[in-house]
Amino acid sequence: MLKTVTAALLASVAMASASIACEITLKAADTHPDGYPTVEGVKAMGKMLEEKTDGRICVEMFHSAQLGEEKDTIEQTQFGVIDLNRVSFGPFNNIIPESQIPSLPYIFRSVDHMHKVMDGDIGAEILGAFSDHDLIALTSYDAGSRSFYNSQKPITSMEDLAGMKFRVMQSDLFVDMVGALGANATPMPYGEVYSGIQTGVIDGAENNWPSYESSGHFEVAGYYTLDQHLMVPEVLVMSKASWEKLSEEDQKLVMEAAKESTAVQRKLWADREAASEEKVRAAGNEIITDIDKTPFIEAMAPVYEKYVTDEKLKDLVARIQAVE
Ligand code: GTR
Repeated sequence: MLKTVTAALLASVAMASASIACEITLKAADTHPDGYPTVEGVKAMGKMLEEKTDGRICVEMFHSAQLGEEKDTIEQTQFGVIDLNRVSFGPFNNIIPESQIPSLPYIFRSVDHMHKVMDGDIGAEILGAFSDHDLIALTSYDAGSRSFYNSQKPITSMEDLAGMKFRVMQSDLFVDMVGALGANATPMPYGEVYSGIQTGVIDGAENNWPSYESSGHFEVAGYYTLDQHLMVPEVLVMSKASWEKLSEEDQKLVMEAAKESTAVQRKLWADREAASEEKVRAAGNEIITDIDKTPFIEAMAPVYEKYVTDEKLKDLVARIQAVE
């Protein structure tokens, strides 16, 4: 009895001192489950921030869409209800023009090319554009490349896509991308995709290996065609309202910890990509790797024409293409 009481007392003292130590607790959102590389990246950022501030600033992670689907959490982050939010660039496309650039189909030639762009001046410029929209974009993370999966048939060419219905993220750019390939797009929240495929409301969706696997979509959509049409990175944003509550010194530390967490996330990403692929292949899914991407790339010309309109965006695209 005494032992239990003592243990309970000790536990509550420990809890109290932990919460006393954290003067500022930043609430973070992520749609993915615990253990997913983006969730772990933000947790790593939190740990580094605690160390840098002697435990004064902490990060509390709400994974698995506990705070809502991405479109809603973005609004809440703009309002300052959520402090940190790890999202894809995609759901920002309709509100921040520059976020469309890394979201363009086949804009990056390789992961290396994407890293060079996002880690350099162009990446900084794209992240900088978020500050006109009540957000501070702290850093970007890896998200591999996205390809189509469906429940109906193996897709081996663009012709096979004709008339099929795919879910896309809530972004007009992606609706037109799918349309340009001859298929139909339905924008819907990530959390509705599994049942959408299961009930036949959609034929499939498109995503990277870890999302295809961790969401369970691979269980209901057995065909995965590696056309790799998108290499849209993830972005970690902070509410401008929360940012402005911090001292300049603390802002610097938050930014530092976020940037440092990118290296951690990228390592975790590479490991998870391989593990997810292994799991999906072991489940017996049909993976189509032998696909000619040339017609897919060529079909994207009207999408670029429609979305890369003003000089600023045109210049960004040209500069990205010029990065060796
Ligand atoms: C994932 C991405 C999520 C979300 C999701 C989706 O790859 O990490 O942030 O955008 O795709 O398709 O909605």
